[in-house]
Amino acid sequence: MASSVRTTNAMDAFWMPFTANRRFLKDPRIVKAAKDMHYTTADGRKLLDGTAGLWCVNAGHGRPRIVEAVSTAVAELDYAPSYQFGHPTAFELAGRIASMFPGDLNHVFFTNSGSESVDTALKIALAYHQSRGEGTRTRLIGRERAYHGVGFGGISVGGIATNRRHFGSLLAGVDHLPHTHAPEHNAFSRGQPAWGAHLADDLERLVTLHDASTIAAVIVEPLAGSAGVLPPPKGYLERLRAICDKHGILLIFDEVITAFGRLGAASAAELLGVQPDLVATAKGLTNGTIPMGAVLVDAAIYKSITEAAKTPIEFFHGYTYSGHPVAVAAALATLDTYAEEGLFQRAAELAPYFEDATHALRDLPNVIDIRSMGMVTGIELSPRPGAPSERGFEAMQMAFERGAMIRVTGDTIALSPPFIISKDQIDELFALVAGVIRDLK
Ligand code: PXG
Repeated sequence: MASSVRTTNAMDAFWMPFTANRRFLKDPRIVKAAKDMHYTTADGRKLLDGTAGLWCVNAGHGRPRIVEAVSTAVAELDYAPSYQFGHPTAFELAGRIASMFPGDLNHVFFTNSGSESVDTALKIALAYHQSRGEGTRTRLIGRERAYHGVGFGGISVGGIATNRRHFGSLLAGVDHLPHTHAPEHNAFSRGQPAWGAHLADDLERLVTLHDASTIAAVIVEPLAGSAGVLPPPKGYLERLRAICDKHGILLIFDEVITAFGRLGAASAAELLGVQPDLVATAKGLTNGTIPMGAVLVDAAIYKSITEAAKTPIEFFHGYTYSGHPVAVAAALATLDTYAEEGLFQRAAELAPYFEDATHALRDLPNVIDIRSMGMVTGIELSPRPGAPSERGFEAMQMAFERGAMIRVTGDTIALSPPFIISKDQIDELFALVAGVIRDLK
């Protein structure tokens, strides 16, 4: 065939991720700018950001310190490899991040996304057991309804059927804990629900089934976001930790959403007082400005892998952009912004107001559950008979038309605004969402 003559601005050239592409092309939702709490749409309307982008813009948009740091960094050192060479700010950032996490999570492996952080954490867990002469520990345990990104590791331990069913046999030797969504016991929960700690005991069943000597790690989101906002039942994570300890299994927290303030603390691990061996992060690390993730690694794991290595390179893993200097600059400026403005504290202080505002929606039509913790809430709507997700999809569209960006997962509206949101803007957001829910068929 002759060379293509299609115009370069045909919108369908961009195959959009996790998007209803055909619907989008008929009725595109386009934003062209953002500042503080608002996006600006292509037709010049202001949209209140109810989702911090995709749970990442925790400090709000266009923050001057971050913009300036990125501009300066790209002019000074546009790129430098982190394989066998280093540049100063990456070391500084690793130390800064490590100091924000509890216990001996003292080492940081840089990635470019949450998916890469998850796969990196899983690989470190496998390499750790091998380095200790326990190479039979290869099994990874995830959880139903979990979202751990889209790498083959992440979808294997993940528990969302639509994200798995098209992609073959996935990783071998994976099993899953039951999810903790239990509206029959925990409906309209504020913070951690009371019922469900015993669901962690299923790990004992899996140990009996597979034997501890085959199990490397358990990975969970402390608060599951993508599956519709599921805060951990009281005592659940503690119990998982205890069972992991008893059997020599590593506990990985996927804190891609929860790290960097979402629950009103630097991490869920710190807030809830449960110490994981590895933590996957991304999103809020750079306030969403430049892609970057980081895996926090316990000192004993780092030591074991590096000391056991029989080759100069101790761990055969990494990304061209691990510790990218521009991303590093964005992250340092983001952490400065969080610290200077006390934004994690602000999130903690705003959370009760946010919680009251979301639970005020409980008597609206079709609302079957509301779950909240820190600066995140899931408002679950009943699905239309025979048409799951349609009500949620329309809610998102209507909110866009009326002036807010909200996120839906299935029929659950998930709200997770930047922490700079004011109380008036919280009122505005929930009034808008309430109006949408009322007017939805
Ligand atoms: N783990 C968790 C817990 C996540 O929430 C990832 C891993 C993957 O991160 P990357 O950077 O590879 O996308 C995520 C991502 C939503 C939504 O609205 C959530 C995510 C991404 C997009 C949408 O539920 N989380």
